[in-house]
Amino acid sequence: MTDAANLPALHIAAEPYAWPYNGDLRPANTALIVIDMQTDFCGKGGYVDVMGYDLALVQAPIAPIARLLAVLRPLGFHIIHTREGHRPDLADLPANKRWRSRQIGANGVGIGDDGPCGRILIRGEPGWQLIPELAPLPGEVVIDKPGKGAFYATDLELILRTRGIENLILAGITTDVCVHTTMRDANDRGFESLLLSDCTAATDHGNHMAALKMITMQGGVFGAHATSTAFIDAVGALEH
Ligand code: C5J
Repeated sequence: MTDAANLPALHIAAEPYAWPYNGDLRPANTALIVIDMQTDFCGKGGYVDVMGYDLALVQAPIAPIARLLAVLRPLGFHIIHTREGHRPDLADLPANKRWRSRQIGANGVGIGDDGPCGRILIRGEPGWQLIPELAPLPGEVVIDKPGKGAFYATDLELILRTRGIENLILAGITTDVCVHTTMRDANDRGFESLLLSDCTAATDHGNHMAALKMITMQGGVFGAHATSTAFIDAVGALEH
């Protein structure tokens, strides 16, 4: 019998079901994925700011994610960070993605153009960096992705399979775009996902709420959602 088989089942109080479905929640088979906590998505002068959205909404998850990291790191959970961004020569930026991004930014400024934090969503630029409050520790995986989903054109799935990770805890921004796309893609690959509602946010609060509601359909069509407090309370049992 494996060590895992000897452990009692552990469930999080989540919607629409107690997560994970099989109660097999351990640091060894579970990764926290912190999605796109970059200056471009939540910092002054970044892409979201240039588009004119309310920064307070996308900054709200910063403190809850920091608290979550402080709990999960000592317990040995896998920690993975993602960054959305493109090559400086724009070789991986679809023309329609660039065109659409220029429709809302001030003065037609969009992805690849100069903004207050350097070229918007371009790898290596100040705005593309992960925010210092949630900086990765040495040894934590950082996935650079050119798309919204963290599986597309990256080695994320290979890393998860190689490490025997089955459960994904999803945090970061934005709920309705990169977090949801990643959760949907994870679901199709057989991963068991839990989105933490206070550790995610959208540029529109209604979209955040709608994204949570979508998860609860069909018995948990992509997984489940819970608060970080519910998650932290439950995994506290792992310390003993
Ligand atoms: C967006 C993201 N919203 N990280 N990216 O373009 O959600």
